[in-house]
Amino acid sequence: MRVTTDTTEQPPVVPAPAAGDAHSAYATEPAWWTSAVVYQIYPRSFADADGDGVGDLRGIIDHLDHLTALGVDVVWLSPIYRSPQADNGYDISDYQDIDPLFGTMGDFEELLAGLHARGIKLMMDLVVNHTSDEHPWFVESRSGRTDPRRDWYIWRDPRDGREPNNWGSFFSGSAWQLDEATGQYYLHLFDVKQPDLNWENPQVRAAVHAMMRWWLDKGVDGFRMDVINFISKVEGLPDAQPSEGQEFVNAFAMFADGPRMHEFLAEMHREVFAGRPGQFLTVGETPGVRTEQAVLYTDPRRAELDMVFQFEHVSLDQSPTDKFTYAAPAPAAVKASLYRWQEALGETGWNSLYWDNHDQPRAVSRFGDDDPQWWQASAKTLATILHGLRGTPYVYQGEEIGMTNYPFASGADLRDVEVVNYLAGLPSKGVDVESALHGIGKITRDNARTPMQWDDGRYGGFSAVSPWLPANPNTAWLNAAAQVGVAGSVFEHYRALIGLRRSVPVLALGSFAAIEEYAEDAAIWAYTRSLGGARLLVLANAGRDPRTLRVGQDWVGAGLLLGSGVEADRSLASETVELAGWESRIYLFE
Ligand code: TEU
Repeated sequence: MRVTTDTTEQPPVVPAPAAGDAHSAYATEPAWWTSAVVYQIYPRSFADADGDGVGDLRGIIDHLDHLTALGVDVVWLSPIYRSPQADNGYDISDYQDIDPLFGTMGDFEELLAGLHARGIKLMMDLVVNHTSDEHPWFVESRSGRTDPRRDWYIWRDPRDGREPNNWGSFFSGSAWQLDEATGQYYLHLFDVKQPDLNWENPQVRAAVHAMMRWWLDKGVDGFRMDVINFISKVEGLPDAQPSEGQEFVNAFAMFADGPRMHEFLAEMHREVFAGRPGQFLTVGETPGVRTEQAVLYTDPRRAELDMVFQFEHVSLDQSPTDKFTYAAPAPAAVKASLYRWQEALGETGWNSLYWDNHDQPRAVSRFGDDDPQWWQASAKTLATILHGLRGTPYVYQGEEIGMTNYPFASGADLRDVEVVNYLAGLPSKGVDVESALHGIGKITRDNARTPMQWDDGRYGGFSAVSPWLPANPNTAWLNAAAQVGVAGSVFEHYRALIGLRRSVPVLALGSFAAIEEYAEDAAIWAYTRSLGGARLLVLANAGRDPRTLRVGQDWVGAGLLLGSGVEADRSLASETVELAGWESRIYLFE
């Protein structure tokens, strides 16, 4: 068997400590999060305890046993702060309060204590590229050109009576909004109700650091940082390269991974985490990030972030100029991308591993096969593929039971600000909604946001009343109650994989190597992990046709650690392995 570039076996350690840095206790052993699995909760869609059709903190408290059964180490909670909910809480009007929609600060404290009592850490969502336009900071800032907080946001004069530059918003149209009263435009990379903070202003940075310390003092264990690589914009905010036929353009080059990013992150680490006792986790959401930058962000010696979410493997099925135009990815492109990230961050840095989150369509519909005959096998095999890799796996609510995309039949079914704004812009482009619905249905974030499917009851056990977004009709057979404790289920496969990450060091820390024979094969994922004398072999058939794989003499005798099928032999008797459609296995040789 030949392998491609091998990577080092050195696991990341926590940063070289500054004098008095409490992290020094861990400086000689792998960071705790190298063997952790994170579970993401999108509170609005997890469980509704107060019967208003929207999920809440009490609903999470009521389902802590589900998390314990799954065995996760950390919960990442999507925003629960006070918010007008223009972008489901990613538009924050008070960073230090809980939105009444979700409950009270008392509920939050009870949730935190409940998680800690189960040995689960809590990671908050930190949304500081922008605030809500209803945040008092912005209300003051827009009150007049000489207001002391004017410079907390990004205000510019009109250019030739129009927007200051050609940047487009992620949520359609220009990234600039005119404020009639003061005659200037403010920048909003996302919705008009999400003005961008001006990170060039040291007072803004100090206010964010103080807020982060306040949450750490409360006992939270870290932050997932929303679009954190957008906080440093290119000086002068120049026009971006225009793309054909577009009035407002994707201006990534002008604000992603900008000039002061590393400085801002190192400062944040110093001001918030350095010297603080405890075990924390920081993960930066970094759309468009390339491997070279990701290595810098996550090099422990630089003390910036522990890991980042990269977007390459979840962008391959979208047209670069129009997110909602579905473009089938080239065969094996997703695999090639993830392998490349494994190799690039093999020596320095650390990967976060995900198929799903609240912004992505459901993995089993997107990367697997949601035909009822293949749904279960493909959901399990996608899990094997991801959880076999080197990095920290993230499980998004519902992924652990194989939840699928929603069958959106009309524009009226859609709720998300991104897609609603997009639909509103279609007529001016001469496109009708029905013809665009195919692509939209595959990509829209609403797929991820339908209610968690707890049981086969009305509304999937999510709520006693009609939920804010309808439950998927397949909740009748696809639900947690039908899977927890049921041998062979998707849930039990996730539980097994999560347990192995903690108990099998080579799974957490082993170096990655792709098996070259199958690198170009569209259906086959075949790679190894090694640590000292221990070796893992991960084999997955991402297709319906059965396959016979040659793995080489040196794997004969390896023991089956976990299989997705039912009939796999306990050990490898020959150098060939027969995999059924969508079957996967992990073998261990020690
Ligand atoms: O998302 C940032 C982001 O760039 C995309 O993933 C986004 O979902 C969109 O699809 C771009 O087309 C983060 C949050 O995860 C998302 O929920 C927020 O809406 C957004 O930032 C703004 O805070």
